Amino acid sequence: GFLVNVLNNSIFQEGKCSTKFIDENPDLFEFRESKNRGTKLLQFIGDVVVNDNKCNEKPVFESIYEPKIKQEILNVEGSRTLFNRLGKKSYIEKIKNDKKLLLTDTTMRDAHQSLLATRLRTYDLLKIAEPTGKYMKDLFSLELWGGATYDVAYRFLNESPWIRLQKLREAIPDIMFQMLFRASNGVGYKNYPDNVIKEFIKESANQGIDVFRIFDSLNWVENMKPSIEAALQTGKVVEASICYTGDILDTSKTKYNLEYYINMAKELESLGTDIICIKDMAGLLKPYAAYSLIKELKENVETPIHLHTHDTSGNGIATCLMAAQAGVDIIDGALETMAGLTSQPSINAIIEALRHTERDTNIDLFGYNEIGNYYKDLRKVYNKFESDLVNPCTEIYKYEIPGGQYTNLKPQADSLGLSNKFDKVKEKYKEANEILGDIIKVTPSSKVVGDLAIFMTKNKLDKNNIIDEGKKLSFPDSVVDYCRGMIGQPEGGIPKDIQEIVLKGEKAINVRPGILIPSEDFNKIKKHLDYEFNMDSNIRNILSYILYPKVYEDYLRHLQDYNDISKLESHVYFYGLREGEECEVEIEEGKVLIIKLVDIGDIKENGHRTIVFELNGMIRDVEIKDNN
Ligand code: 3PY
Ligand code: ZN
Repeated sequence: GFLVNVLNNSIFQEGKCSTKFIDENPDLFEFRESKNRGTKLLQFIGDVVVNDNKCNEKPVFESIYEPKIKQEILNVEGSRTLFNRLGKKSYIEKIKNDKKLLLTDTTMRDAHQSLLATRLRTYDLLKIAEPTGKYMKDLFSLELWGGATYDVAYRFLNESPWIRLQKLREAIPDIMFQMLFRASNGVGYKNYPDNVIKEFIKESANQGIDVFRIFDSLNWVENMKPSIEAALQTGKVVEASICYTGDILDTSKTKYNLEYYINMAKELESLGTDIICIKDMAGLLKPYAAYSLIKELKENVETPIHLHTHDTSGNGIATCLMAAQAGVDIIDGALETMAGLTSQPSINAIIEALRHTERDTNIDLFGYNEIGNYYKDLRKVYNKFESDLVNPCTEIYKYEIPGGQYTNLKPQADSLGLSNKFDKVKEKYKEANEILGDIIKVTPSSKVVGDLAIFMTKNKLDKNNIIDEGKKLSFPDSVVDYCRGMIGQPEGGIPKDIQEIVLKGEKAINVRPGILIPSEDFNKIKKHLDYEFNMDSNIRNILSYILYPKVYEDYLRHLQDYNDISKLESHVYFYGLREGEECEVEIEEGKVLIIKLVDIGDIKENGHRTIVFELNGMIRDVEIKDNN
């Protein structure tokens, strides 16, 4: 019906589209829909109540802590203000010369990606944005964008990551914003054309990103070059990363040794990166290895070093302290109520451990604790996304599974009917890594290894029979892509035996995939979106469609069906309402809807249920199709 509507619309026929449908600001098109706003929210809640049927599982929580603002400790110049005052060159010089350890807080990105399946909604981030902006000014940066947050925002939260960035930027003007960028894989899982990568970085900088942490999932520097170049052109801070794997202290392992890392650092330095990041995505960097690595890097490169690790083994704080001792410039941590295990080590603990030492950060924890209390309560709302990992595990050293993937692999195995085989899957992960050539494992190369591990478990394959048995089998897409060279070239190359079995005669490439992938035609995509969705799409809409065509179209359809659900509290968004329960929704400043669920009707012959609500005291029925 929508297409007919568009064609019958005389404004459309004149070629002027006045009904704008812009995801970056859903409010802009609400004038068209204003009468329906309440009804659409009722429809959304009704649909969650009927079809997700989760309101009985709604976690019990009283209220969420509201941080106090204590004026006297707020007189600090934020890192962004400092950056703008000094200019990039002096700012980077200052980072190098400062004795005090600088910190990045990852709570708004990696911490919830690793602990809560990336599910924190913009609504909840905005609630804490003002205190964050006031209390965390002494940070080097807030990591709050990129990685999996982009995809998950659209796919599972029905919200725009761009709006998240814009709103956080407005609320937190003084602190540097950092994003994680997967080089030619962007914020996706495959190589994109160079023009997409360039445009994405440019627009992210326009929308408020100050620090670009760029990594390649195989540590293939060739694949990082276009991103590094594009990021340098924005004038923002570029942090090229070295993904850490293996164990430099183990002299029996010769591939990823100290020399390997030092060489890569020199190469990144020669490309002009402002900072070098050691990205220890699986938490494999042991404390004494951190000491040697940082010490050697400091002796071999001029560029400041930023350490990122995960606390999966329980050794995270020790690693950070040894790195601090060896002279690392910046370290990542997460607020203690969002830290530990597969997340980052506690930033509070790092701060306290260094107090009264020469690397003292001088940070007053009062504000950090206030904000931490907020997340502590908030986690209860997100309880269903917590992983069942409750203790530290040193077995990570053996399996080398990244933090985010570790908590994901079990549900992935469960959903494939391998629920009692998780131990087996982990063993297979290790074996799959060897078969694929002992590679760096981080999104998306970690997915290749994970997919092969699951495939091997299901098909009872091991490293001895995979070459024979594999001839008859078609391998998972990600494994085929890897063997075709479409993710890039791993250190030492792709083992020829597995490559042949997987490709079955198809040719592999060994140049950078970006050279072969044709440029994306932005105009063509704009026309498609404008026509299909009656919108005047901008570059952000176009980029989102290119990265995730289906997910993005579903998001736009959801926006058409339910309008803007971003102002619902998260317990209502995830679980709906119980009978008799009430919620308030501030749809615009000063305009509050009070919604109460009165009754869930029985299923009718047409498969629908009548859901009775009270909207600002008036009875309103909505018809919801029961899909169960
Ligand atoms: C991501 O790419 O999302 C990561 O967090 C990698 O560590
Ligand atoms: Zn990480």
